[in-house]
Amino acid sequence: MISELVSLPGPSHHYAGYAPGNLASASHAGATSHPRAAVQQCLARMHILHDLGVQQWFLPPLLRPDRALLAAAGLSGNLRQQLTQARDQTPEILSAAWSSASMWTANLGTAAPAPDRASDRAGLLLANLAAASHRAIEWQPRLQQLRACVIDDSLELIPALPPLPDFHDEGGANHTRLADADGQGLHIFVHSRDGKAPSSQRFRGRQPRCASHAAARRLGIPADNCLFVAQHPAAVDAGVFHNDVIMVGQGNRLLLHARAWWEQEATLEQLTQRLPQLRVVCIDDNDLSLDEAIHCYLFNSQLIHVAGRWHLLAPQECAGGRARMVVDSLLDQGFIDHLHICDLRQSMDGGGGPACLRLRVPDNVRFLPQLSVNTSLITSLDNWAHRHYPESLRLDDLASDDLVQRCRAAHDDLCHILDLPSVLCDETHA
Ligand code: SUG
Repeated sequence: MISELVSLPGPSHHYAGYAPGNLASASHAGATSHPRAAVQQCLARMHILHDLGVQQWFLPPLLRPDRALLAAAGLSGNLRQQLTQARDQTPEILSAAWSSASMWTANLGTAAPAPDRASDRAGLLLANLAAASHRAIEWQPRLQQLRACVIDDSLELIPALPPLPDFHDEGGANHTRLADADGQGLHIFVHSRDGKAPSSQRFRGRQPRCASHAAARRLGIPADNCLFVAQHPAAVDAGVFHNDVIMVGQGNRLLLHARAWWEQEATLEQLTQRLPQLRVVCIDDNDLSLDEAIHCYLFNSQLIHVAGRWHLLAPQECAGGRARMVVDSLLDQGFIDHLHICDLRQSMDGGGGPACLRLRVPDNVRFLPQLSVNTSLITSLDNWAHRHYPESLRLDDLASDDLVQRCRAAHDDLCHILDLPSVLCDETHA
């Protein structure tokens, strides 16, 4: 069993369209968002997992706007003045400062259990997310939060790789740990540029090979227990900005598209030699094209193994059509035993499906008990969002006092609900 680190969209959840290579983000740029509904949808996903018995740990959304970013951009004066200048002079920085993208915790970092890294502690390398400004501002406040929330010294927190072009790191979205029933884990690190594969043409991949190697080293995972794989350039060009948009693996199960990786057949052969119990299902273009896969996010479903049964938690977009036919065949083959569907439209419109909304961490990692997700916390968070979140939001609202006040009030109330000092929700940006 694994545990999940989860969060929620903040009150300023919006669609700016600045996420590189992410078609959903680009096509919703400037669209009206619905922050309150976004929270409800994410909570419904958490509820399904809670009912399945999956341990989830909740991290508060980061406080916005990020004043350090506004100041770094040379915007001066009080907050109102900074926001007005940002709106008039640099709307991309205005949006980045209000970004709610930290809800996609799959990008928070890369985790490895203690035995895989010859250590007595599990490790978590924070991801620098340096490929985009609105995401590069996440890791430092997250590290600060995590330092205060991890207990029993159960997790070594490793600061991110430096934000250099060779080290752009997108965390768990490009990393999967597979394992036979009782064997040691094999870590799949997937990069999208600077490897053996030809370069993509339409989009520049976000993660260079060098970053994946550095991540494995920083985590102390021996090279023998890693497989470094290149994304297929056709996948990157079709809009697979993270590998988890085209592949999902858990334990000894792997589901992926036939054009997910470069030299895929040889890699899969290597994988099955290393993990004899691995069961692989590869979906080819005849059953689901790359474009269809990116539209429905089937491969961004969660594969969950509980009580000897395999569950697939898929987005609403897989409930019908050809994606549903693929899912039905997974059920027929016994690759999965149960299907759960959830509506995550607000997250999906920014390019984030079910698997983007969680970071898998080893189940012996411990956090403050009040961060454990249960029905009572889900109800409190639902009521909290009703009290503070706008029903809808447009880009024009990002310079408004009302949003500043809502975010501040939501933050303070959440610290109170969770009985956390304000510092855990990020003091440097307050
Ligand atoms: O980094 N979208 C995120 C989506 C992250 C999805 N995560 C995983 N695949 N694990 C990104 O592209 C959209 C922001 C906007 O359009 O305003 C955004 O940042």
